[in-house]
Amino acid sequence: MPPVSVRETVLNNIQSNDVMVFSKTTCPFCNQVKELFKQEGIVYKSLELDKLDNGLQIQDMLFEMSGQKTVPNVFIRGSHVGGCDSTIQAHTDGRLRQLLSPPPAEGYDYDLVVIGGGSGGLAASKEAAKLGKRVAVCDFVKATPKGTTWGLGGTCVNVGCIPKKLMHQAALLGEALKDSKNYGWETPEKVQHNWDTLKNAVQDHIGSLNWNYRVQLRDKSVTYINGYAEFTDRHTIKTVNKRNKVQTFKAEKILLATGMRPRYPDIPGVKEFAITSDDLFSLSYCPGKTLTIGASYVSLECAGFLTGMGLDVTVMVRSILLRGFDQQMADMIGTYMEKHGTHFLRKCVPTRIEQIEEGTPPLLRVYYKKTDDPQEFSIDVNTVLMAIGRDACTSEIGLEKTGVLTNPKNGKIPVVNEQTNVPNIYAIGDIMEGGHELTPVAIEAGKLLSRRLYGDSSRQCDYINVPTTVFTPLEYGAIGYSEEDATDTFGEDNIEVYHAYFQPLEYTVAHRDEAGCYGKIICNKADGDRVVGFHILGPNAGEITQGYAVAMKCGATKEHFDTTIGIHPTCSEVFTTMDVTKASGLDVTTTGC
Ligand code: FAD
Ligand code: NA7
Repeated sequence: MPPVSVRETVLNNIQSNDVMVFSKTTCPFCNQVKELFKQEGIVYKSLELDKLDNGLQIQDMLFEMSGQKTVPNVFIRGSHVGGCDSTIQAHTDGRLRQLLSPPPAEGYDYDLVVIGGGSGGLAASKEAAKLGKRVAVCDFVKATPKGTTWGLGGTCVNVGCIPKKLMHQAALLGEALKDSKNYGWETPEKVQHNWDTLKNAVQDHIGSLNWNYRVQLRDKSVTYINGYAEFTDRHTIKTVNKRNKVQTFKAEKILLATGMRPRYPDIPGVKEFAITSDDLFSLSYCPGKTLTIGASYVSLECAGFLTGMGLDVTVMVRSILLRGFDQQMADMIGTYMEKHGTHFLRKCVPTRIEQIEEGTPPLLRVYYKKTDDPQEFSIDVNTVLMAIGRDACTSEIGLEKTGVLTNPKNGKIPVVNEQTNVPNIYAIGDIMEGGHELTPVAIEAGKLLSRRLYGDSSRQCDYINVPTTVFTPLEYGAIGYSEEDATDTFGEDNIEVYHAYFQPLEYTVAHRDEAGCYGKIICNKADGDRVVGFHILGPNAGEITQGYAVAMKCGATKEHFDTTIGIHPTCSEVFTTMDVTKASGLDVTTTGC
């Protein structure tokens, strides 16, 4: 990804100038456009890319953002007009003047309309209302191909973090049941898991959260519109509810927080027979033998908890596990899961899905091939869970009527401080380019944006050192750089990695596997051994990682870790005693206290 400063340069220029021309001094077409503006008395700002050291990078960024690499590249009030021909055409057909006409000063129904009542949208809308603004939030869930829908609250609450963590907990309890015998509990030999009981309990909890969100909006006087929203222009929103009732209203500012939805591959049978995480947590029957397709965290987490419930689960991996995460940790997760019963089909992609038998669950046949071999194989399963990535919900909200730019590669919206290229339109959460697809990040960005827009705060959302946890059976917590990224960024000679295997005390009496748990920190030697990467694979990694995130926010160094006294006996204490570097090649198996 190009440096943020180039993106900022481009967006700042677009946002702060009514007419912006990215130009080159040697380009006759650029001169033609500037001459036209002069003749028309239109004040413009131009940036001469051939005179700038980072001119080429700006041109690349313009290409990424507008799909146009050539100059002149003209923007009016944030809207992308295009090159010389498009600008002259816009002048001829009157669109230039239309774009330049000032927005109405009043007559708005709302100060802020938020599209998307998920993690980010709800946080922003409640905060803006608290600051005395007239706010509406539009939230609408389009049904999955299987017909699944849900209530207010977005992905996290309904089909993400919350049900996933509860199902992860169900699997952990299964493990604990096995341990319990060694701790003296006379647990019956055959303890069965009941999917319906779990699914109903999870859905009941979600239902109560949906209700709470509605109450909170009402209490804070935020208007909730349960309709699908689209722009008709940059200040006007049209919503359509499930009874096809249309509402139109005007807002001074509009915040986009529409999130992402699962992607389907273009193969026969997929939408008829496969499900996604959007369907899994409310599935009306036990999924049975399951194939999860994709190797990132959604796939691995679902495969992990389904295995933990005693189901026969296979993960189909196209290339590597957990792209974007530290690869040593990713491989260790795979090894652990494989050892604990999850099967892996590596270097494979699905080609088609057929139904062999109807039923709840049905019997499905998934055809697949190896990535380096055209021969087709098949596997019979009851459930296929597609988890091959998620698409930003930005293509069907009328953005073309506003001039808001999206990155054509992933549909995400480039922003500077959450403001898009169109000054009255903002974006947060999963659809924001360069952010993190995590609930707390969306919430923080939404809350802080409202405080900046309507309060007296100037605090920006800090996207650096955001902690995260993958809730695989053995949890993986991470903050900051992966070892690969740290090496690329700081240089191999400047980083030192300290690491250790450890055995949770709870595992000893339970006779659990001793080799799986591991921690490492990555230090930047050129910056006083500052800790730039933190990684832990072990029980409760989420709980452990959160605390170290505070330490890293304070700029913790290796010395800070070393001079901190551990809490014994815990897993987390391993980070206070880590003295073996990876480079030394010494044994790092922990041998008790
Ligand atoms: P969302 O929460 O997705 O909300 C967007 C809302 O906008 C949705 O309700 C959508 O229906 C609505 N909408 C879209 N278009 C329109 C429209 N045109 N009109 C009206 N409404 C519209 N994050 C974590 O931090 N921890 C986790 O453990 C975690 N686990 C996850 C597990 C899974 C299986 C998944 C899929 C995600 C998980 N995430 C997790 C990610 C987290 O859910 C997202 O990062 C977060 O929900 C993003 O918030 P958002 O506000 O951007 O969008
Ligand atoms: P990710 O993080 O986008 O990962 C997608 C995974 O699916 C990754 O392992 C891909 O393999 C694999 N993939 C992609 N296309 C295919 C096809 N056609 N066939 C087989 N495998 C494929 O997706 P997730 O769903 O796990 O999570 C996305 C977001 O959801 C996350 O950031 C949160 O917001 C929640 P690759 O490595 O490219 O070979």
